[in-house]
Formats: sequence, C-alpha cells, structure tokens
Amino acid sequence: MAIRATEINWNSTIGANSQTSAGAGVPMGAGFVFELGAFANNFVPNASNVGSWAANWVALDRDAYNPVSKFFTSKATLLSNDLTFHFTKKGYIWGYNPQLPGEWILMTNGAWLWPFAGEGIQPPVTWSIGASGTVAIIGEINGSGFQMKTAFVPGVSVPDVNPEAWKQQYFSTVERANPALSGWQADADGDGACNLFELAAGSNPRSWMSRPSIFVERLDTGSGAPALQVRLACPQYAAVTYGAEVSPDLSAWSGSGVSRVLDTPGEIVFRYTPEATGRLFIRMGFTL
Ligand SMILES: [Ca+2]
Repeated sequence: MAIRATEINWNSTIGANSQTSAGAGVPMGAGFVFELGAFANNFVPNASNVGSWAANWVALDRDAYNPVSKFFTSKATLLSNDLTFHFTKKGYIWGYNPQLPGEWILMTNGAWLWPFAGEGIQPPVTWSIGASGTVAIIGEINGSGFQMKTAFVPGVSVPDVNPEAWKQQYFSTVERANPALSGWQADADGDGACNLFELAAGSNPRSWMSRPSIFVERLDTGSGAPALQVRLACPQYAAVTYGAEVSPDLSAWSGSGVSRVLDTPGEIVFRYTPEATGRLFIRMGFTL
C-alpha cells in the first residue's frame, strides 16, 4: 500500500520573549497551548467572527508552550488533503490558555498552504512564526520586545479538547500502552488528580506543579441553611461532561438537589441548595 504522508515542523523561536495582553509584566507562561490546524467550511477567521472560530476549527497537532525555554515546537503528520486540509487552504497556529480564558493569538502566513500528502513520503516542510510573512489575525507578533503577544477575547469558548490527541500530547506511544500511567484513572504525576481530572481542568498530567484548581464552599444564601457548592477553574470542554453529587456519609452519592449555577469563562460551579441537616459532602465528576 502506498504511504501518503507529509510532515510539518511548526514552531516559535526558542528563547524569544512572548507576552499576554497585559504586556511585558505578564509574560506568556505555563498553561499556554498551541494548535496547528485549519478552519473547515471555507471559514475565514477575523477579529469580528471570533465567536465562530472554535466551531470551525480542526486541529491537526497540539503542543504545550515551554515557559522555561520560551517556545513551542512540534511535528505534525498530514495524512490526507481532505477539504479542510486541501493544498489550496491555509494553515493556522492558534495559541490560548485554558487557565487564562480569553488570551488568544492566531497566526498564519501566505506560505502556509497545506503540503501535498500524495503517493510516497513527501519532504517535510517547516512553518515558523519567526519567518517573514507571518501575520497575527488576533494578537500581535514580532513587535518591540516580543515575538508573540496575545489579545484578550472575552466571552468565547476555546477550541474543544480531543481526548486522544490530549493523551498524545503528554504520553509517548509506549506510555499510552501502559494504563497504569496513561489510563484515565491513573495519576501520572502523583499530584492526587487522575489524568481524566487533569484533562477536564486543563492542567498538565505530567507536572505535579500543575494541578486542578477546585474549591468547596459554604454559601450563605440569606435564607435557611447555607448552600454547599463546588467550584472548578476549567476550560469547559464540550467533550467532557461535568457533574456533581452530594453524600451524607461518603458512601451513598446522589445528584438530586445539585445544579450547575454559574458559568463564567474558565469556571464551573455546582450548588446543592436544599436545606441540609448534619454533615454533607460534595464532589465533582467527569465523563468523556
Ligand atoms: Ca495528576
């Protein structure tokens, strides 16, 4: 069988300073994710249609920004020139941070047309944002004192997560065959949060310094007993179903009386409102 593949090396410049919309005082740091992809349905992104980007976005590869060496670099394999990745269509690199919702940069270049993934293995191509001709659709690039600077785009969702692509980002092929390390219930970095929890919360499953940010609170509603709520900072991926349950004894759990009360960008809150007597525990759960 003929092999159809082309490799795309895509990267930013190692060691280059990059910033968030807040400027030099808030450099691009841990949690930023860069995706190489294209927009389906002949969608052309611009600053006026940011609300529709995620729905039309098809990611081919994904890499976490390295805040120490200050760059991202990855190698994508293009297997076919379907309509979205047709060789007449442009490629884009989209950077965002699930833990800093709204900080976005989208970059492209007139030379970034999808290479031909035809018969035989084609020579690799390199798409570097430091190359001449690279432009930012939103955010800024190659400015004074920075290579990339995100813009603040409020109130719109980030691209959804693909669970298998997420695993590939953090686990090698050998590691993905080892459920004790890469299984959804496993805790690869030993920080107490299983891999599924880390995916749901947008944290890094291979770094104990990156943990889901979750809090349980008693809330005085002004009438009756205080309500109990659980609050998670997370990107609200559509691929993940977020839920919560309460229990009087950590044995019998029920979702009755629990509702999702507040969706602000980057946060999910579940609240139990019936008057509680005695002890009550609340937990959040995730399914794919
Ligand atoms: Ca973990």
